[in-house]
Amino acid sequence: MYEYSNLTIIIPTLNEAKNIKILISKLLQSYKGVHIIVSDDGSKDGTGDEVLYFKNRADVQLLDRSAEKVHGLTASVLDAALRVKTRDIIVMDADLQHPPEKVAALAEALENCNLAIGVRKEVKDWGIYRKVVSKSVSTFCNTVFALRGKKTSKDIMSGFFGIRTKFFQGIIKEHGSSYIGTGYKVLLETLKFVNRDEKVAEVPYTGFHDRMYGKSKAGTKQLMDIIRATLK
Ligand SMILES: Nc1nc2c(ncn2[C@@H]2O[C@H](COP(=O)(O)OP(=O)(O)OP(=O)(O)O)[C@@H](O)[C@H]2O)c(=O)[nH]1
Ligand SMILES: [Mg+2]
Repeated sequence: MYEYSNLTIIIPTLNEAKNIKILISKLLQSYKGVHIIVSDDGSKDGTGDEVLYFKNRADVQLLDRSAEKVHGLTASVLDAALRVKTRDIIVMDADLQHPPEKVAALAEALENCNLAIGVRKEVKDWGIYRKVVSKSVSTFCNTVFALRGKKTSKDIMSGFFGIRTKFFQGIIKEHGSSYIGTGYKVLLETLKFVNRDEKVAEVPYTGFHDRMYGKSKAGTKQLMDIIRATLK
């Protein structure tokens, strides 16, 4: 049995007031002993207040990044990761697209390796355009990585992954300045620094669907950042 006091779940947020309390409650209920850091980039919809509902608990921390110079999903995750004290980290979105039930499988995979990637098996709600764009960009990124002798993944754009804290902090300390802080794909950028021989677990999951509440931040700028990060 995995010991959840070894785990910190990092949740980057921007305007997720409708989702964040539901997610935190589910995680605390399912994984006794787990730690949570919500890395918020100055949400204007009261996300921070929703997190402060848990303020009497030492295991739920709000990292308020509103005063930081660089805002972005990537910068928020790296910032939080450097503060983690537990052995393992899982990064997941706030919008309930990453099934909280799958945290268990990712955490258990970390018993035997430094990195475990949540791999989406199907994305039901996406239209044909988003499916084609996503597939093409993933193929492009994996091809570039393979040609450069780097680690590839069946879901290189995944935002749901587990990583050993020491391993991640080592990469961030050495290469943190080369990440695109305003970017979006922390895993993809991290894979650039993972040795090809490194054992990486891929944990398949179904049930990835469109967000129920709140707005998507995915757009053309994020797409360009992915291409830039891949070629860099
Ligand atoms: N801290 C921080 N979090 C962000 C930022 N942009 C997005 N996020 C969070 O990162 C996670 C992923 O963002 P989404 O907008 O859901 O991106 P996506 O999943 O690719 O897009 P959808 O499929 O449409 O939901 C969510 O928890 C967001 O709240 C940001 O600039 N800063
Ligand atoms: Mg999302």
